[in-house]
Amino acid sequence: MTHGLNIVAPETPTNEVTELLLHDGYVVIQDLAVSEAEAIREELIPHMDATPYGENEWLGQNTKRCGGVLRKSNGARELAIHPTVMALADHFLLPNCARYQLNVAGVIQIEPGEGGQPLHRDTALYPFRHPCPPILMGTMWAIRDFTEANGGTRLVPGSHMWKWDREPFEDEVISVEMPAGSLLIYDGSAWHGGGENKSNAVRTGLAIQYSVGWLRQEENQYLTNPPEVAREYPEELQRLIGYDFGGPFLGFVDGDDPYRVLELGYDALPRRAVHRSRPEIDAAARRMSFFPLGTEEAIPTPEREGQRVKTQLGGFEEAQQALPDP
Ligand SMILES: O=C(O)CCC(=O)C(=O)O
Ligand SMILES: [Fe+2]
Repeated sequence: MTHGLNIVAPETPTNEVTELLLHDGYVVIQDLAVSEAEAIREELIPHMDATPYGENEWLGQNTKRCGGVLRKSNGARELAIHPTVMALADHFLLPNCARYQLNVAGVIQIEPGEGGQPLHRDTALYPFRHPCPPILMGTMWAIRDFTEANGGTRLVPGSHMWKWDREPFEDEVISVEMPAGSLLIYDGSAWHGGGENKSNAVRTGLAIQYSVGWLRQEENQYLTNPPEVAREYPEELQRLIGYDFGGPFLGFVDGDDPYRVLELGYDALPRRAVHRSRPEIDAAARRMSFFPLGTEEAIPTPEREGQRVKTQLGGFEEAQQALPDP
């Protein structure tokens, strides 16, 4: 199978875009948010001025990385919950989790003279071998034009399906070129990295990643966006950054729904019985597909009679048994 340059129009149906993402590990939606990109460019000026350059090859010595961007930019808050991105995440991540979450949000500005970032997998933060199922969806909004010359993201189509130790050859790498306002979406397990900037132009990208809700977030969203700050955000974003369950039982506060704590404040939280999940979170968990994280062969269940010990074969295990055989 070949992997063509996947550039689609904003109105392309979500299932078609998802197909490209699943098959090739990336897709570009051209001109999805052109005026928003322009507004963000303005909003970011003081923040980028205050952001230091990186200090190693990975971070780039002519590259600025500005974190906590949801606090800093109203436009970034809007793009983080862009309906097209949310629809794609529904298709891409929800099969593997009850809830997905925002994992990290920052601006990456590659300036002239930058040498290019080593290619990597964003999923390398977590102890999975590859190919692993979709757990991390990367997005990169072009805030300024991305070109091959100015450091447009380099990416290896199809590499999300490679064995974990297969490294790419130079002729397998593409440079993502897209005008400001366009969006690159990629499977976080595909080889990729920031490009070399051989031009006189600055390359500015807004990088927002989403992950399955049962992983630790890369950027600490609760400390970056504490309740007094997050209260000003749209509810969808509040939930997406983690003021919600990450799945049944994941993320409760005093046995209660984390969103209520954001709404009411910890001290005002009425002490209720057990609200460690919500029905729709439980239902979403039952829809999840299951993939083996372990590599051990299990010891077979013996065929025998006898008194069974009472156990809690519930939650995931029960749901797993309820799934039809593939
Ligand atoms: O700047 C880019 O184009 C990609 C950056 C990246 O992949 C990263 O920092 O994880
Ligand atoms: Fe990356």
